[in-house]
Amino acid sequence: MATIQSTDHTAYLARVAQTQARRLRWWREARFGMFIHWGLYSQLGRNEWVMNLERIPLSAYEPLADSWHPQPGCAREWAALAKHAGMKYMVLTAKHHEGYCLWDTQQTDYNAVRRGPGRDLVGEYVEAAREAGLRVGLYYSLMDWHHPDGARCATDEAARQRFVDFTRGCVRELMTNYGKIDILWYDVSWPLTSPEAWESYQMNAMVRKLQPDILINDRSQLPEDFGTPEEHITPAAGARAWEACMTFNGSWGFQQTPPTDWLSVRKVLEMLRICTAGGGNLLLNIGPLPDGSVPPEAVERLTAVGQWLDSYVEIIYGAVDRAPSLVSALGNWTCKGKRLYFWCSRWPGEELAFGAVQGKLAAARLYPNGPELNVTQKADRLVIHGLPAQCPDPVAGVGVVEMTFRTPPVQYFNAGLVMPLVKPVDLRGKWVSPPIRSWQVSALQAKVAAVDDAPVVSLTAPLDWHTLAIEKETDFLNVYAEYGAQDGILYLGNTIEAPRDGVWRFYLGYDGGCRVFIDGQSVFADPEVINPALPGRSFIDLTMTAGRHELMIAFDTAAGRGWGIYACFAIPRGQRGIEKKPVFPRVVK
Ligand code: FHN
Repeated sequence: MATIQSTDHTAYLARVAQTQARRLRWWREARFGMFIHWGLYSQLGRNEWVMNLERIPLSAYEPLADSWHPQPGCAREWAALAKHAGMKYMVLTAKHHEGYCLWDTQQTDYNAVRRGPGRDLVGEYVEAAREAGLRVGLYYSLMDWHHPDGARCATDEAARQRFVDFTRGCVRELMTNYGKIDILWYDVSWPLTSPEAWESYQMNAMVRKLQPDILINDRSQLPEDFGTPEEHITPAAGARAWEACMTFNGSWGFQQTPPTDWLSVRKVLEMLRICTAGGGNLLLNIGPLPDGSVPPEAVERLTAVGQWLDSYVEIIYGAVDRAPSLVSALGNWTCKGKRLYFWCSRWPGEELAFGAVQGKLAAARLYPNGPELNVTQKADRLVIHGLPAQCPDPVAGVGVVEMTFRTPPVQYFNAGLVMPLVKPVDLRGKWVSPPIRSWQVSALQAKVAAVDDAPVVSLTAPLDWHTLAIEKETDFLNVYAEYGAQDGILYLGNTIEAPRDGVWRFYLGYDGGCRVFIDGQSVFADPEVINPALPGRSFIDLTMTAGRHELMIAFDTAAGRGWGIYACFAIPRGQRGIEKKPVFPRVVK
């Protein structure tokens, strides 16, 4: 096995990472692509795995290569439909598991030029895609049921070398003979189980040398440029690029199914919304008939999807942000910068309401060009008035309301509790909570003399709450940056959970007068700044019942400078297992 030093692997991965953001840019903004599964299996119409699932002997399957005569120009039909549907790129199966090559390869006679069509179907496809202004992707199945070494390569080194050479030869032709290729979409790296066995590093380094801007998916045993959730839409963690590939009717290859098996236009739009909301792409499949024509069910739906998208180009394509998860039974969200788009698929009529949303709504309108709408916003109910009685979108019954919030909206459905929840962990019987790292913060509009006068407020009080989190590892929440200029009382709210009844010790660090309330009861106050240079440190022992409690800290911004707050709580040493009755009653909201 030709192995290259791990330093070469590291160097390869570094080169990929170095250029990845630039190469991905068009793809991330393209959002929507067409997958095309087309091959000998299309003639049988029983799924692209038919040879395997029905154990059709090669001798009985190979003649399909000679009986296949697709109509000329079918690739132009695909490209026109893709463009009309709002798709920006296409990915064609150049070789699926059956091992039949749709291009003029020198690696095997089992191909579309030597047997059957007598045409270079990949060449026709590439030309049609480019004429339509679409980016070009090629799918290549590493698994190969036709090649004599396709299975024994796993147990025979000479066979592995022959098969890897065959594979690399095919990929080299696809990357050399058809101009600029934008995407290489590997599939099913069976039976070899490592990038070393496939020699993926060397093969993909060759690919990138031939096609410097290409994007490679994660199915050659290397992560490469993007992840490929299949038949489910699951955003990748962090900034990792991802593309959900989905069938239209449950089969990749052509398969006659009842119309009810086909995803509806609304379902396609919902998939597109989820991908947009998660900053990913949707690769939606068509399985053309053997003659190359597109199933009418796909034409009908994709035409309608394109009509809908015509009015929503701005919110789908281009750079997007991950949408907040504000729960509604009427639809869901996408986000671009400060603008939130609510895709309403169950139109409520003239009023659209959201519960338990905190964060000031600045403006709302019917997208794309409706007038600004009236809004009423109370502590836990936000209502947008003046919408059309019926959904304004005639295509799919999905209307979009655009909203901008003064502070990022967050939602707390459990009225008495503000997430995040701080739960201590049991360190061998010594319960200790982590430092509280994320707080809900609000500033009382009216000036209050000092923390002594600070009124008790509830976490669901009509205040302009928003989330502040501790960025650095100081464990102090620095509210100076957000509120440094104003004097007054800040409220910091949180929810804590005591795993058991007992005495709990709160450790507080503060640099400014502060007062602590638990479930609305004042349990600690230190109105004076002890020493601006040395933040106050204190602790208080409280008896709490098991369960969740509201924690509020009133913080006097006039008393300190450059201040912050730190809090955690634990069962203090020696107090473990105390089952004292609570000193103060739980305040029930
Ligand atoms: O086995 C293939 C299948 O036929 C189809 O090509 C899909 C598309 O992503 N990939 C494999 C299954 O994961």
